Amino acid sequence: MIIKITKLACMTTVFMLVASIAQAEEITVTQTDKTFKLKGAKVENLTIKVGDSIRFLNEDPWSHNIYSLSDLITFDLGSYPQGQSKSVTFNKAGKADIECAIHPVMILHLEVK
Ligand SMILES: [Cu+2]
Repeated sequence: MIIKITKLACMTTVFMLVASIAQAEEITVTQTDKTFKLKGAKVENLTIKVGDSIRFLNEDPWSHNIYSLSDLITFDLGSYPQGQSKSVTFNKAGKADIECAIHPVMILHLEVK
């Protein structure tokens, strides 16, 4: 009986783990009019879950170079033109400022929970 319960608990844990991985989302943040936008609206503060990815899609007729030098994550996506996108996965909780190397006005305050 105890063994059965332990096995069930173990299977439940595995199931929950798989479910949480499956729930990781890919959020598309566009670079539009030299601003970060989410579903067409300007976004300056964004909260996502650990394991989520952000797909940075350039909708402007000029290049953007998205990067972050935060303690949480350091990346540099390089310069890419209109229509192209690059994704970053966030595997740790914390805060990160995401910026554009070409347009210093662009900043996204990200929180990963
Ligand atoms: Cu830019």
